Amino acid sequence: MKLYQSPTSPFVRMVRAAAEIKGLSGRLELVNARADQAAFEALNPLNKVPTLVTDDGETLIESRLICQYLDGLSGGAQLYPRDEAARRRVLQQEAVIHGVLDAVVLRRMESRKPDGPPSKWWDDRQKRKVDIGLDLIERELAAYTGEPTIIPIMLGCMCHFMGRVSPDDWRKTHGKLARWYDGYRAEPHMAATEVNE
Ligand SMILES: N[C@@H](CCC(=O)N[C@@H](CS)C(=O)NCC(=O)O)C(=O)O
Repeated sequence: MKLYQSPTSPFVRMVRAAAEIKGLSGRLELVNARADQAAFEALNPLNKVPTLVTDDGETLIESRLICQYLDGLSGGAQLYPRDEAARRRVLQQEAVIHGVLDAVVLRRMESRKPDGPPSKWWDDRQKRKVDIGLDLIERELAAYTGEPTIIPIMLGCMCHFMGRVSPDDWRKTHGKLARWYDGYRAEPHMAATEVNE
């Protein structure tokens, strides 16, 4: 399988960490998506990483879909529960984590845009999503981290990325989450996928 990626993307890391847990990392060939932009856009016109091309030649876009695909590909730990209600809870938590991360990524892109100063209106709007999302996660931290599903993996990737790029010190405002992350960071699938460029 070919995983089109950029090394520091938190969404790519989710896929790589999930592959580690599922014992599939040796089957992932990492391809730098930005090395040949035209070829990558032909594969994924949305131009986003991660993008996976399976051994059957199917192209999968979006980290959540790819993680679900990998989960079904091998046995062992079940990252997405089979039970309907439990699965729905995981997908809901996943949506919150991705909502926070999307807002973190959008703030970063806005702060680096080449054609003018960043919009305060836009930044405030995204920051509010980050703050509200982190409050929600921290309130329900035991539910987010209690089971070895895809959720702790995604949460760990989110925390690490925020530590690298967020203009705010999320550790000061969300100490409970930070303490959980400090322990989780050393898990083998997290340590094996951490990139600090
Ligand atoms: N919801 C997507 C988000 C992927 C995403 O935003 N990837 C970023 C890198 S962190 C990207 O490729 N951005 C390039 C662009 O938007 O042009 C997922 O979970 O895969």
